Amino acid sequence: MTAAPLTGQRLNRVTDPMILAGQARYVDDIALTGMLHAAILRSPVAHARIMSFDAADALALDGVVAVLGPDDIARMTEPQPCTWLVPGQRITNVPLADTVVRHIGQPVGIVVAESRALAEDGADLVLVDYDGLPAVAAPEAALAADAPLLYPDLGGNTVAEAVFGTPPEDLERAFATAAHIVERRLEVPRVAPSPMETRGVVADFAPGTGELTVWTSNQGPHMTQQHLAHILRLRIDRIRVVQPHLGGSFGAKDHLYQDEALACLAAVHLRRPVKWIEDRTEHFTATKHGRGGVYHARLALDEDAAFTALDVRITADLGAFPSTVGTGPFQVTAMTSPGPYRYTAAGATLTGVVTNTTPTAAYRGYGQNESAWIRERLIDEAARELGIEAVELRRRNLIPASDMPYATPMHMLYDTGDYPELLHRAERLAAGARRERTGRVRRGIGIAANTEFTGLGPSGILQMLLADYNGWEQARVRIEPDGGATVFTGIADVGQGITTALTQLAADALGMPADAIVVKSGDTATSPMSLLTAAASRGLTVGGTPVIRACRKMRERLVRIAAARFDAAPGDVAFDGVSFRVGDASVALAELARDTWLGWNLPKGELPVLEETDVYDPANVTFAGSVHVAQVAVDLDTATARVEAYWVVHDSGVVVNPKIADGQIIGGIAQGLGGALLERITYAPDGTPLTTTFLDYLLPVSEDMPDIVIEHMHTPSSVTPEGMKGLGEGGTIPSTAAIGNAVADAVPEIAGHLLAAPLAPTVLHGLLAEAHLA
Ligand code: SMO
Repeated sequence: MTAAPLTGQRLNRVTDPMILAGQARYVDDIALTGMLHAAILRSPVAHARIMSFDAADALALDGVVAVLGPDDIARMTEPQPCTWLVPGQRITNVPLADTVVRHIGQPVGIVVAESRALAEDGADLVLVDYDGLPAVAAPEAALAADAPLLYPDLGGNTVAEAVFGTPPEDLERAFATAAHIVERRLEVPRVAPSPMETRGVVADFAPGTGELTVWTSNQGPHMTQQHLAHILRLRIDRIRVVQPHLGGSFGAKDHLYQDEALACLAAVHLRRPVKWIEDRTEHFTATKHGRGGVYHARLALDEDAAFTALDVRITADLGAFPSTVGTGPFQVTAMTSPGPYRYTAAGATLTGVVTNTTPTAAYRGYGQNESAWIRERLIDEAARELGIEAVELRRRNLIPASDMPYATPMHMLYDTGDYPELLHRAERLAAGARRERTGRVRRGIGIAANTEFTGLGPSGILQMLLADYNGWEQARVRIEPDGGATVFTGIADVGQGITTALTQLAADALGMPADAIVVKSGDTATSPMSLLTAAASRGLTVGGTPVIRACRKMRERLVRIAAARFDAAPGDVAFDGVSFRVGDASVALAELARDTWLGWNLPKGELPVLEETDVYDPANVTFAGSVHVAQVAVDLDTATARVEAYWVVHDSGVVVNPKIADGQIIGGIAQGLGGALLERITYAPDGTPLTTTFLDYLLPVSEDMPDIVIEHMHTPSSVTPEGMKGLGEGGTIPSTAAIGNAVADAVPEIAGHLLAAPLAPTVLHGLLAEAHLA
């Protein structure tokens, strides 16, 4: 008897008991004998030349062991390469510490001491003489003719430019013949990724072997290993990077940071273990921000309100220097801007600008939250101008299922999906949504439709994007001598629950119970190489497929070995997850595994090593779809917007674990809600960050969250062999736009001004007052 398949079942996450009992081991739980503690010296000014660096007083403090300043660091390290470029990008690597600082919080040195407190006291005693330079903190200001230059040699603050989709001349022609054009300036601000666990490193150098072991809260151990090897001038095989349990990442921990490399440098230099843990205030200025763009977007429509053209001009705020992924997220904004609709032409331009602020980089959605905000707010503006219901305008323009596969003007190929059906079901699901435009509490309904780029690969696409990441994934399965199965994957568990989903896939492919299987990842010494790992909603599709295939090969092999033992054909062998049986004869998996590892009773041609490997490089990305509907109440007296109800119809093809899928969608909506109503990193014009604690940066809390009703549709992907599509980012991406549209729907008097997220009380209050509604 074989158990029912686990794929499709709502299993609890295998990591939850450990997390709930406080037994998960995070990087800060690691303590090594003789371990020292580091504090990072950070620039207190937004733009300055470092004239001198004097650590004498710090070194005189009892307990301070070492201080490394800009000159030491420059001498001992190589700059970190950017790994996602555009052609002609004008900065392609970044030094660990420089003689010019370009944002508040930029590392200038490291103090190592017997305790963190002493390291911080030592940092206070380091005398750094900064010669201030004029600063600029916003991308449009940085493009002004008289703007201060961050890199005077470049002659401007633009460091990257790119054009996407329909060629500009053809695009202009499409707009020239349009019946209606709706044009707006939109903004999506920077946000602080804010995982529950901040970043951190424990680095341990063994002088005997010359091996550096690094435990770090990071999404990509292999990328970290390769970058550390380059920066510290070590061989890759001398570095082992281990990922402890992670308390969230959201993309922010997808690469090595300068401060983390400094802690490793100190460990190598001192030949003693060094720990550095980011504090929450550091997180606001040292961890790369998400998003941060200004957009000029135009939508052209014909007489029947059919979309004909879309044009998005992106001004990307890169911060003080391009992060490792540089303009990557903004490129994805451009490429995904058309969404689930038809146009004859769609184009985008991207201008990547440096400013005296924290660099921006990957954050859940990787540019797609922004494209959804731009497109879906613009569509609602078009509906308002043309006097058409927003839902009707969408219905007229969605790509019909009969057009799949569908190539967009941005050269993306949508594999499968039924967007009109998603909209239809969302309308049915949200039939109880309420709109009220009288009284002091208004109610509005907002819709956003989306198709999400998931399952990044193949490797060829990354090569075309000038992104140094493998698009493939590898899995290895080993049947242990006691009959258990260990699955090794390159996909890191960053708290999203991938370990559980991969366990389900492995269990079904092996025909074994879930509790006989352990999934391991996050250690360069044992995990398959992966540079992208759990990014771009690809863990399950790109990472899961080779798990299935390696496990199927393993099962076939075990059946062959068992068959030989009974002189039977493989087709006559039954496996119930514990024993192989032919007629009345049986052998336990544990016995078969033990004998095989010993090399006993092996049929000719079978190897004694019970390991199978599979490598999968997908043929293309796969597109998940969704329609989100929000009901928002706007209180005109308090100028606050509150999400009262929320409905989602989501299509990620074959769903392996609906409980985890729902968790991803709900958590994503919480982030999207924060982006719509609360979260915004702000700077004074001189580059001083104004949001450096959770007092002035508002994250949504549980009482901000409505109940969320989720309906799943299952249109299998034609790209992935199992029909799965990704869903790690799909909750976040359209939710900001759906909530923004609901606010606009509640207060149409100010709708045309609700184009810059978040629609926080301060923003609403000003607009309501101007409209004499306050
Ligand atoms: S923002 Mo991500 O780690 O694709």
